[in-house]
Amino acid sequence: MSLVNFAAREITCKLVYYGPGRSGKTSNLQYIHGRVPEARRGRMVSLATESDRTLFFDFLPLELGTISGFTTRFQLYTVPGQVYYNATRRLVLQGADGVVFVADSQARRFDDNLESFQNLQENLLEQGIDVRSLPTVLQYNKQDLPAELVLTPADLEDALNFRSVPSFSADALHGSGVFETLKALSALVLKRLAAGNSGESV
Ligand SMILES: Nc1nc2c(ncn2[C@@H]2O[C@H](COP(=O)(O)OP(=O)(O)O)[C@@H](O)[C@H]2O)c(=O)[nH]1
Ligand SMILES: [Mg+2]
Repeated sequence: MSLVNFAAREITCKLVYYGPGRSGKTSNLQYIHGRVPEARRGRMVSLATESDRTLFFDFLPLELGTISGFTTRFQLYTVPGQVYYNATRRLVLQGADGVVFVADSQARRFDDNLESFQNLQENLLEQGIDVRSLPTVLQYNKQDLPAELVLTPADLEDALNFRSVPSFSADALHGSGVFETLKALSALVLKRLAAGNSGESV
């Protein structure tokens, strides 16, 4: 849940990158971390084992300017994608203001995308979050891979985007689509906040 601090004139929002294991969630945060000027970002914290960086989660705090005199802070999180880490996913998802679903465009990962998307809906439902009102964007990642390995954005759109939310093709390794995705989600979150149907004031 976003936090509006009137005394400090700050708005803090939580954005969660969700998706199957190895779809490119950590890569999104790493790219953002590498491109945002140091003064506007905090330290990226990644909790991972040495052998597998997809375990646990990543955290990256960002300051993305001011809106109506309020400093807007975004806290970016990733969830671990593996099926058996659902408890961690639920924890990370708690209080989310918006979600980026990072799909792996590789044809062989099609079922994993569907399963993870289904898992997202279930976990949101369980937390009493209305899936239809939660700001969400889709990212079709790894579109840089050879055409014979990946599904087209149109195919992925048919399979996943039945709510017609904003969607972006991406190559999180080199950055295309990464900031477009983040900007679209942050705009949706701020729009919802301005409409006054979310958030907590202190
Ligand atoms: N070719 C390609 N590889 C990617 C892309 N995004 C991530 N990867 C690779 O996919 C693997 C998993 O990425 P990671 O960000 O750790 O996935 P996560 O489990 O969702 O956090 C790594 O080897 C990345 O380098 C992409 O857009 N294109
Ligand atoms: Mg990861």
